[in-house]
Amino acid sequence: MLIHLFDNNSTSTINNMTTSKEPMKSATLLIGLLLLALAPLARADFSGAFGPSSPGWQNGGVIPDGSFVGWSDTRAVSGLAGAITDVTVTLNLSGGWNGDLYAYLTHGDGFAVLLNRVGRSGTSGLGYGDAGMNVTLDDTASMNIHNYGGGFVPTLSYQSDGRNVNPVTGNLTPLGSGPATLSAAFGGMTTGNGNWTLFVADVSGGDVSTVTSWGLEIAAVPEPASLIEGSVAVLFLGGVVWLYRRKAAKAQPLPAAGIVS
Ligand SMILES: [Ca+2]
Repeated sequence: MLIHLFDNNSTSTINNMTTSKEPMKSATLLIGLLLLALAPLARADFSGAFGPSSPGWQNGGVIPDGSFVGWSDTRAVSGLAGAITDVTVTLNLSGGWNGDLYAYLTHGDGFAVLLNRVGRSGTSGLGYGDAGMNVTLDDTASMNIHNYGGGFVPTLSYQSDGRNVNPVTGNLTPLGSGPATLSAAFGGMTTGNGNWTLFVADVSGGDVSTVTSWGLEIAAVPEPASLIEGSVAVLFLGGVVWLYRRKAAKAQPLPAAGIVS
């Protein structure tokens, strides 16, 4: 039907050169509308940031001190197509004692430890005493946040902690037995749509930390059906452009109406 519509415009181009620009406008509009219509099919990423102004933000982000009850924030993701390929988390905290904190991210059956008493080891039971962080947790970073060094508020990209052991009694020196990376925890899950929950607990009394904001980026591959639909659409658009050029080439030998007296 769309091609038929375009054919009508092309015919008018040949018969009346005063409207020779109309088919081009129509084609541009048509292609633009089709690309807009197809945009949702190609969507494969989600990016969101959450903070005190987000609906349902609990307790001003203040993490209960010395308690496993913790603080959590759940956000619903929708519109993603295809399996998860990568997850990145931003974490902005203020105050407190970083080595007190235990944090994880969940989605469906996926579970990833983000922080587990950073700096704590067999020789340091307290962990790093810095007050806060503004970090990105990304599998591609070169250093694990558990060993960021201490003595400053970290602001760079780090690998998530990944130590899936009890934050009080567990051995935090080696990596735990759970998934060590965000990709291991969530990669391959059939969908990123649904609830994602950040949980943070301050498991040692004294010094209070606050979640000032956090963010979530999810990359996913388009579903095969979307890829096929997209390919068909590209072929269709290619055909429309080819038809237009063919008609326009045929119309060129005719004199322009403005020149003929
Ligand atoms: Ca504390």
